[in-house]
Amino acid sequence: MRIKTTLIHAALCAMAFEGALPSIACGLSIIPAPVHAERVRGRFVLDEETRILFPEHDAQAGPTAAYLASVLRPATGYPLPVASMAPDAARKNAFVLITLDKAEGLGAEGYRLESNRDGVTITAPRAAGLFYGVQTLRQLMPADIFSRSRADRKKWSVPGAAIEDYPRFRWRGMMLDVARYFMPKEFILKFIDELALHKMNSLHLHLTDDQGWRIEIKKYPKLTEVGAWRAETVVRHAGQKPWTFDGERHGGFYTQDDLREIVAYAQERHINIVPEIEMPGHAQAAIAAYPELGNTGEALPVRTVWGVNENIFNAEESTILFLQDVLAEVVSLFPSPYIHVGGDEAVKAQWQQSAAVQARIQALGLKDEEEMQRYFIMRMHDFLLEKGRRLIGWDEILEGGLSQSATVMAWRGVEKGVVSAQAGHDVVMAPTAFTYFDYYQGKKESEPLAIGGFLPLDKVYRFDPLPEALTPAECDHILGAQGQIWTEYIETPEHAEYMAFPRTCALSEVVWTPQQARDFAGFVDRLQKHLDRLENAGVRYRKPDAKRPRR
Ligand code: TNX
Repeated sequence: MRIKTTLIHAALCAMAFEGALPSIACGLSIIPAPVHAERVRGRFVLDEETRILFPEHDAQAGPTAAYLASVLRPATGYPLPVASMAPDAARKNAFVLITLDKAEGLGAEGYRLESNRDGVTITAPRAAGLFYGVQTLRQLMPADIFSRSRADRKKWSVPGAAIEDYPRFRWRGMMLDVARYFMPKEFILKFIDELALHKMNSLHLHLTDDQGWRIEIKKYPKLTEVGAWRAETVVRHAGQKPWTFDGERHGGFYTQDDLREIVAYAQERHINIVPEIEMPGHAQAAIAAYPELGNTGEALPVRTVWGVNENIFNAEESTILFLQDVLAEVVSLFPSPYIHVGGDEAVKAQWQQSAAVQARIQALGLKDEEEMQRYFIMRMHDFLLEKGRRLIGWDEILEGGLSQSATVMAWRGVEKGVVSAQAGHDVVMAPTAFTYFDYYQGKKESEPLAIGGFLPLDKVYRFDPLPEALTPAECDHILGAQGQIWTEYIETPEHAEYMAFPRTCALSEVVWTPQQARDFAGFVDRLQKHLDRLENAGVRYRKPDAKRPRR
């Protein structure tokens, strides 16, 4: 029986190659599944003498070689010295990393990996590709290679394989809301490692909201002195009234040094950190710190309940300049080509009632409050453009028209992304129905309290970021997709990991693996081994249901 299944398996793998179909099975269990992967004869067995080599003069390969050593040492305990090599040097018993100029269809992030009894060679046109080759290599090894301390194993080996791989999309992201609940820097660094393992390349940090301001701004210290702290937090679901409160002060913020450390750590892992400063809505924490930014003159506390809120920034020139000062510091901290300015859920009631805003609308010759928001966002857009950056915002920024060079994050539905791409904007797909990882992932009764909704693993997996309605030219505007972890009901890093995994594993395949090579049953098979990896890496994931639950 065993022989028979192995034979069938081998035949299936062979078939997959003959038809030039991307192979995702062949026992290699890699997530996200590579474009082409073939098992070849033999295995490379590591020992105390194994080295990590890269060509002299290959400035790009050196850091990845050092990274490879750092991820293999804890579990193996081997020294794995890193050294440069002459072109004709012997390459036995070594991991060899090489950047090769010739792209040969691999693109900026692709790589080729070959392993056999002599060792493993990874080649890539750029450092990012080498880095992804290293992630695949780790997954070729036994799952306890992810252990952060010496594993109980005598022999470490890599199966013989020939892999060629590159991503489907350029933007492979997750968003983490650190405004509703502050998450310690150490967790952000751990989360970056977890994303890197899945070949994700973007982490969007939602740094400001009504309930907290989390980024130190030197020019306006009260943003964190006041805005980073709230007196208490509503308990249970905010939809459940009467509200009761926990009576506990909550807060925290990242210093500029913390953020530089996060950015550098992410860069070493080929992850871009996209900072978000919310405007003109979701602004109560900032208004609590500087009441002159608001519309009513009233002294507001940092907000203690969840939900959309009327307190938005006013439209004065001084407020626009204040926010540009904030963005100037943001730009100096984050090298991201994209700076996120929010733009969502800005209720216009206070603008309608404010004589000052109405006078501004008149003076600027604008039609209404929607055009006022457009003007507000365009001022940020132009400011960022001068600094060599691009504005990105939630899909409401599209209302009232917007410069094509603004990128739209489509959250209210795939259709918002379609309309934006048709209007010539670049788009990141982030629709609630497929990418809101704050939604329930199982039966409500057996899950921790969540905001609502239902987004099980298979639904994430079945998401295709390229809607059929788009022409090929319009499809070029779809940069990729992103999962969201809004944290109204997620107070700890442990809970955030529970919501993120394994749904992020599924999303990684949505954004990396060719659409025709994806299949949920195969993914679930591979996930078994992958969860062992996560276990070893200390990721507190949710155990998938045996079958999709019904509600
Ligand atoms: C909507 S998505 C929001 C967030 C909430 C989230 C909860 C978006 C741009 N705005 O403020 O946290 O829903 O799911």
